Amino acid sequence: MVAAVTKPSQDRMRSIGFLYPMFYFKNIRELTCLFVTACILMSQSLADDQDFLEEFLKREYSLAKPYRGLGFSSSSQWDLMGTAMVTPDHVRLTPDLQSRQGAVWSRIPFFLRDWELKVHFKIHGQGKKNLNGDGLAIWLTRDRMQNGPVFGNMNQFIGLGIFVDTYPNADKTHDRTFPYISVMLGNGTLSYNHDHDGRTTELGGCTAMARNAIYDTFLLVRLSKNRLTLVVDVDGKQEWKHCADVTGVRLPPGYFFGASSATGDLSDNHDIISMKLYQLTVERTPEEEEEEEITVPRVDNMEQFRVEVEEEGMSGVQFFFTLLFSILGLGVLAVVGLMVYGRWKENRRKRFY
Ligand SMILES: *[C@@H]1O[C@H](CO)[C@@H](O)[C@H](O)[C@H]1NC(C)=O
Ligand SMILES: [Ca+2]
Repeated sequence: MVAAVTKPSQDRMRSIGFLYPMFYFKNIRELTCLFVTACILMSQSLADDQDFLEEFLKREYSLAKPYRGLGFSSSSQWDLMGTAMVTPDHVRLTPDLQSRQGAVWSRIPFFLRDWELKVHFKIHGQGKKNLNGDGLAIWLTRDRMQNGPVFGNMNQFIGLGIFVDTYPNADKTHDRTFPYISVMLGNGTLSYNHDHDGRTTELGGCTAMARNAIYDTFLLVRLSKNRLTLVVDVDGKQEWKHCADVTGVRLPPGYFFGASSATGDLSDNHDIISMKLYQLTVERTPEEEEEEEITVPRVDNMEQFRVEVEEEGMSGVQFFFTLLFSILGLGVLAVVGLMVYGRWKENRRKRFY
């Protein structure tokens, strides 16, 4: 899908360095500067075109048609749970009925460092828009086969959760359009809050009109060099659209892939058609190679998310207008004050003469 897109340009850069070693070393600062600028300019497209040399489908972590023996055969690599059931065309996590929970979980712990997971899913039902729910989740977590309130999985989970949230629980006047896809990294103490649609723990996300879509709907999660990117393809254009991009994501090895869903008062069919795991081959510097072992998932620089919290207060535009109206208000006050003072002075003069 993305293999070797930037390889030619890389080779070109290497040959410049080789042919003009003096130029290369003398101007390393300028080059770095240029490179950083270029990176900033290109950061949007870089999310889609990282320098992967190769990618391999890993069947043992993938779920695809035909779902042979899935859920009951001892040779299957996946377990079913709750209302989840297999048909020739999909794994249905929940039917379009109230109060159901279903999940499918990989049996094999996962140890790859650079990977991407392409999920083909379908959410559809009878309910009118925003009278359907609740959505589905894709997991890479320490625990598997748990029941709970987070789209059919436990809360205070440890690991990665991608939520396709189809019902706006928070104040309906909010600016956000649903379905909304978001990313959360659980560390065992963080709690997903349904009443706020997980806003307080969200690392990134986007609106994706993935329900009752006439097209096939996909999401792609990629974790490479601790950078997590999420892209979606839900409007039949066969192209990935940026959804979330989080750097400094650290996830311990040995976790399990899963998908889960839950319905409540509102419902939908939540189907997984496939989950395909690709191993990415990337080049690493020696420093990148020896990375400290971690035991709890975390995000290195949480500062990148503080911005979103600030947005809840006063935005730049709001601040500008507040300031503008304050100044205008003061001006009017001053004019009125001067007029009153003038009158008062005049009256005083009249009284004297
Ligand atoms: C989980 O993350 C939160 C917020 O960053 C932090 O306050 C808490 O201490 C973390 N818990 C663990 C077990 O690391
Ligand atoms: Ca919700």
